[in-house]
Amino acid sequence: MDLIKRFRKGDRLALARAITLVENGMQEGRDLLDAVHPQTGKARRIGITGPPGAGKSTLVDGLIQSYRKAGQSVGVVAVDPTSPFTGGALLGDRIRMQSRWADRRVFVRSMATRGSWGGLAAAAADVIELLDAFGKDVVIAETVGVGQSEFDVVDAVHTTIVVIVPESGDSIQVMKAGLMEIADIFVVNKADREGAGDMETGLGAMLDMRDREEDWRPPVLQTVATSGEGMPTLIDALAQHREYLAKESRIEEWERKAVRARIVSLVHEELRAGFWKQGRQARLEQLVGEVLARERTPGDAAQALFSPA
Ligand SMILES: Nc1nc2c(ncn2[C@@H]2O[C@H](COP(=O)(O)OP(=O)(O)OP(=O)(O)O)[C@@H](O)[C@H]2O)c(=O)[nH]1
Ligand SMILES: [Mg+2]
Repeated sequence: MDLIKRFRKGDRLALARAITLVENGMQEGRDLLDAVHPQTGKARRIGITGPPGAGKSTLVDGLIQSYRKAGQSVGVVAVDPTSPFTGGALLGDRIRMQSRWADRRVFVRSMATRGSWGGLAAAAADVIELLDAFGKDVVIAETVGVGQSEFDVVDAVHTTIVVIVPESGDSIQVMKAGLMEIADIFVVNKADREGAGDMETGLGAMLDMRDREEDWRPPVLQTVATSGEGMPTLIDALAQHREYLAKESRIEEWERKAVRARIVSLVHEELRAGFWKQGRQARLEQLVGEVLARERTPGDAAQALFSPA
């Protein structure tokens, strides 16, 4: 039976296969994404991001449990852009989160870096689409930090949880890292450690100082992911943000923005790939030499790449 049929029947192996195809950038994967696109747009999409080791996976584990108790099916994609170095952690993720594999309504998948960040974020967004189309009620994406690319996993989720720990420095550093802009909910995890209260207060003050006209002020919560402390409050905050989005056609605006970002990133990807295909890689090396010899400026070299040699 063909893959799309099996996927539509809810065959988990077909889902796993589909994700692999998408992850590897296979045409078959793209075809499948196209075929299932009409079935997307139903899942509740949650992003969870923050520095390495902040406790994201442990929190995701808690979220899985909570949503499963509420009778909802859950799909998780965990993205690890630094996996060559933290491969162990990734494996740990798999083992920990997939301990719920026995539960057929939970699907967890880890993805490692392939090529550029932009490519990985886009691939992760495609996996979110697949999990959505597969019929998962809740789709959670775990990522480390914020991507530098124009398209980020954050663009593909409704609600972004930013996880920090008491050791993350102070609220000014959090602001510098660009986390203020993307957070819908702040979680100060490892609240069993010293400094969680200070972090919460500092973040709260920082959020109050923003002169934004938005009517959603990201709540700052404390959790101890390992014990489940604070989890009900987090689930509550997620529900509130969902309610907020449901009002005044915010969801529609969000979707429009998400789809636009995705199309633009696909166009840019295509342009980039096409540009470097046409023997320009070799020409680039030549030009590097010329710039080093002070025969050209970098700007001049870039222009030269646009005109045929
Ligand atoms: N003390 C304490 N330890 C925690 C807490 N939450 C998680 N940890 C521990 O912190 C370590 C990292 O947790 P993970 O959930 O793997 O963190 P992560 O953010 O997913 O890590 P990466 O995916 O590698 O970036 C583990 O040893 C956890 O047991 C907490 O609330 N308190
Ligand atoms: Mg993790």
